[in-house]
Amino acid sequence: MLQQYEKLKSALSSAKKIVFFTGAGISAESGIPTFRGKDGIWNKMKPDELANFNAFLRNPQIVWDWYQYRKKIVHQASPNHAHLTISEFQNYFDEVLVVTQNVDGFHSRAGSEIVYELHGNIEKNYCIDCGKRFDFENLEIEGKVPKCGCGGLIRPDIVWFGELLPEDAYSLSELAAETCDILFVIGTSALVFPAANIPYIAKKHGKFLVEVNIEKTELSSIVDLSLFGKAGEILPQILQRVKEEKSYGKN
Ligand code: BV8
Ligand code: ZN
Repeated sequence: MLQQYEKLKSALSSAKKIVFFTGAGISAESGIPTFRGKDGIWNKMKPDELANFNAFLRNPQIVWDWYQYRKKIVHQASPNHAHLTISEFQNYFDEVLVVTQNVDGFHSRAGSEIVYELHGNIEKNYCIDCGKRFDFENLEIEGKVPKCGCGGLIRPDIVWFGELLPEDAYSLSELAAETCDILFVIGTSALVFPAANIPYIAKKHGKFLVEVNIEKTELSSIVDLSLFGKAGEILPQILQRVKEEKSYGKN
């Protein structure tokens, strides 16, 4: 890791704005299953049977139950060293932004102040008829799919396949990728678009790209540096060196 760090060191020493683009891999060490890994979610069930609007209309109870099951896992888990380290980066750089594909809310829970959730948040819901929001509310009604006062079904505020990403979150994420100094890509297979455009936009704008993953991905050929290993181990090592540099620079 040391010789690779040298490349990153100079980028970090002059960096003012850092963006972390994260995927399911960053929450794996919290016990949240990823999607495409060996015990990934999509190995057991088909995304088009669960993570799309027609599936919800066909089987609202099955889809609703699946998200309640995943929400329970999130509630029993907590942010790990990787999320906490990203939050601590805020003490050492002028601007630190997180662009996440995850819906677990762990970055905010870890203390990151600017988090763009491209695929929604598992704690948020809305009525499919009138759009009324039901965020952070306990909607458990003997496990039935909850209904809005208007009679409409309530669905998770999660971006399903074939659905548009939240416009503001996506455009702010594009701007972040265009204007940052370093973009860290953490724990994502970078296969799902348009979210996976973010690293390519940063690359196109000549930003320094660092990938942290346990294995090679689609992005490995375009990043400036690939650090192979667990995010919860690598990110604290990087921050440790930043602290040493900054304190060295101080005296
Ligand atoms: C849209 C919400 C259009 C559900 C999700 C063909 C080509 C290109 C695109 C398409 C295509 N066919 C269809 C499309 C579009 C489609 C898409 O991209 N499909 C892909 C699969 C080909 N995209 C869409 O449908 C998007 N919408 O395009 O709308 C449109 C246009 C006009 C008008 C209307 C609509 C919507 C996409 C959002 C889908 N929703 N999830 C839910 O979460 O329940 S996608 C799902 O994948 C998750 O959100 C997840 O965030 C996302 C990406 O997965 P990753 O986060 O990368 O997770 P993964 O398991 O894949 O990888 C984990 C990585 O971590 C691995 O690399 C692993 O090695 C690493 N790792 C593991 N442990 C660790 C680690 N790394 C470090 N440390 C560790 N400890
Ligand atoms: Zn309604």
